Amino acid sequence: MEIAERVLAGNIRAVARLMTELECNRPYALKILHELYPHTGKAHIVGVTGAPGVGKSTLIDSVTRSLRRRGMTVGILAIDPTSPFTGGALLGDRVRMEKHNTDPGVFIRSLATRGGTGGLSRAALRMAHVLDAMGKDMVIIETVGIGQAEIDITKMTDTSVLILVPGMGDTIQLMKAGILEAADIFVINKSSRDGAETLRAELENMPTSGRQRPVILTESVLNQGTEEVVEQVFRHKQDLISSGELRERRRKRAVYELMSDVEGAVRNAIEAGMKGEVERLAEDIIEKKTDPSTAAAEILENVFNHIRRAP
Ligand SMILES: Nc1nc2c(ncn2[C@@H]2O[C@H](COP(=O)(O)OP(=O)(O)O)[C@@H](O)[C@H]2O)c(=O)[nH]1
Ligand SMILES: [Mg+2]
Repeated sequence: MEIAERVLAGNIRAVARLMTELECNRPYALKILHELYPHTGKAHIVGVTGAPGVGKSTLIDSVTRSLRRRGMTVGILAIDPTSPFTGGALLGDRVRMEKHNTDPGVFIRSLATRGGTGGLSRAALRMAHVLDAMGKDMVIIETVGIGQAEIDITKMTDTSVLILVPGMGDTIQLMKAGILEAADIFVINKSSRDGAETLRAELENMPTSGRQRPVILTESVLNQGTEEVVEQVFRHKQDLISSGELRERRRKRAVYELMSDVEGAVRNAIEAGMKGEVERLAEDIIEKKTDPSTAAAEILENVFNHIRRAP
């Protein structure tokens, strides 16, 4: 059977292989994605963001169990730029999420940092499409909410959940960084700690241009508050559909994916065969034989020819 067909049939080994090839940016894998794409758009993509240790993995684990009880299938993508595959946090994630490993209704994949900032968000979205195509009802992307790449990805999901814990937060700082703004649902985890109510009041009184965003108190290790998180995600999804915003969000996502693929293709073409030319033009610029904009136009001309010739 063709790889695309096997992915569509939910074959886990085929999906795992495809994801590895996508991570390495193989043209072959992109062709398969092309075949899968018409079968995407059914999954609801949820981003879960928060500083290291706030309980993202624990909450996702609990939410996943709730979704499974409701008969839904789940795909999980864990992005953690602070720890590569061998790192502590991810190892912890693996052990914790191993409970789902024998469940064919759950697919878990960790992504390590590879390439520049944009690369990771782009790779995660491609993998989300694969999980969508294989039939997962919900795709959850776990990401540390610190770098620009992570803020980018929360803007790229259908629903964005931000986890905070009491007593850690300088909410003003988060507001300035645009992190609070991107969230659709706030979760205060470890809420038995002092300061949970103060934090709740702060979040609830925050000025907002759009809809009032729910604030949910959880104690994820005890599965407390999980059902409410799930309910609020469903509710947000319904709001997005009835207001037409789901389509608008997905349109913005399409623009982002399109632009980063264009940029990626240009960068690849330059790296594949034009490094010498770049060096030569740099010399010419220094010697005033040309200027940067003129040299850039020359490179672009060659990139264009290169891409046109590519198979
Ligand atoms: N007391 C308490 N501990 C929690 C809660 N949720 C998570 N933890 C613990 O906090 C630590 C970090 O959790 P983890 O889910 O790995 O955080 P992540 O880095 O955000 O994914 C682990 O030791 C969890 O057991 C909670 O609601 N209450
Ligand atoms: Mg984690």
